[in-house]
Amino acid sequence: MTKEKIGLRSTDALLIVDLQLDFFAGGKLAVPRAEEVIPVVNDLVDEARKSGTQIIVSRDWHPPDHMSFTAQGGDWPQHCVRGTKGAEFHPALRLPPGALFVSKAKRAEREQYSDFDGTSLAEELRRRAIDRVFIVGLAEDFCVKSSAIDAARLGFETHVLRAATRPVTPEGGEKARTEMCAAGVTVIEPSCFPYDVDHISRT
Ligand code: VGL
Ligand code: ZN
Repeated sequence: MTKEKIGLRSTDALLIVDLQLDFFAGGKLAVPRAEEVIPVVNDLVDEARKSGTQIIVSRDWHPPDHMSFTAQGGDWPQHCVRGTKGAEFHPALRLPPGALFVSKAKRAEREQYSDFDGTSLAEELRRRAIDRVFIVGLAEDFCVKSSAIDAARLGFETHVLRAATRPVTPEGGEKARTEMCAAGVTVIEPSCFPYDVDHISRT
């Protein structure tokens, strides 16, 4: 019996979430061990380019008075303010030509953790006949989680690659994986394609 393998194809999208300087060491909202995802994501970008997979790159793009900042009564230090150094993509991330960019949480009065919330991403994917989404980036327990749950809810077959994401807290990561699995998202361990379906973790 041959084992089913999952490999990237041209009707897939690789969604790279918020690899911006503020989420790395020295940034305003540093996610522990965030730097470890960069080489993994770069390899996935190479693989996606070979397979004709659409690459989507999102960024948190806040106004200086965003409601999520402590000065406005929110939970977070000021981070990813549009046009600032901290909002720039990590310089080691290989941004491919042909990538589609998504900016989110741009309005002061609204939080938008999901790349699908208030953006045209779902339409862009449908227009390209994309039916599977592979999600990587930061942070696993916030924007990755929300984007993955929305993608699944919108009808995309959705996979999150654990090797290419990191949570703000370990407990948050664990809870996020439980919530994602409950929403029908597949959380996978391997960091490269193709992989056997039995590598899928059922946390
Ligand atoms: C994020 C916290 C605040 C994220 C964005 O990209 O996961 N987390 N804003
Ligand atoms: Zn934010």
